[in-house]
Amino acid sequence: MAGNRTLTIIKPDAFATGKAGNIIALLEKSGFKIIASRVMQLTQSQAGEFYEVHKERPFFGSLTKFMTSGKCMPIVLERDDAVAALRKTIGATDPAEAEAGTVRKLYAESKERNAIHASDSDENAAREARFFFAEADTL
Ligand code: FUP
Repeated sequence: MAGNRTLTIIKPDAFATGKAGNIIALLEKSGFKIIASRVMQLTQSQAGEFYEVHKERPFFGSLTKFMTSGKCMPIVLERDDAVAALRKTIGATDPAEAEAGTVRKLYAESKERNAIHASDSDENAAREARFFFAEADTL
């Protein structure tokens, strides 16, 4: 991936409450194209691997429990300057601090149950896309 792709996950809170359609509509309105998508429930081991960077943090156990609590929807997205553009579209980690009109301001419940994930670098976008889509590099 050369800077024009990123990985998002519609998290279990938003997916279970029927917000996936509205979130995808907002992403498309923000210029993103869907390259790949699936619906799945993460295992504890997958959630632990995905959030490995946070494994020493106090919220790790709770975060991985939440992320395995129901179905989620990983999506590979394409747009110019994809990583930065998606971070701006989703808003701050804590919805209380997110700007008006962002996905998290509109749809997140709390800092943990915050509706959506977005890769934070091109390197992680590529790694995370491969995590969910074995064929990511050929899409
Ligand atoms: P973000 O990149 O905005 O998703 O935020 P981080 O990478 O800092 O954190 C990853 C996830 O950990 C967040 F989406 C939610 C969760 N988290 C908490 O539950 N509590 C915290 O204090 C920080 C993060």
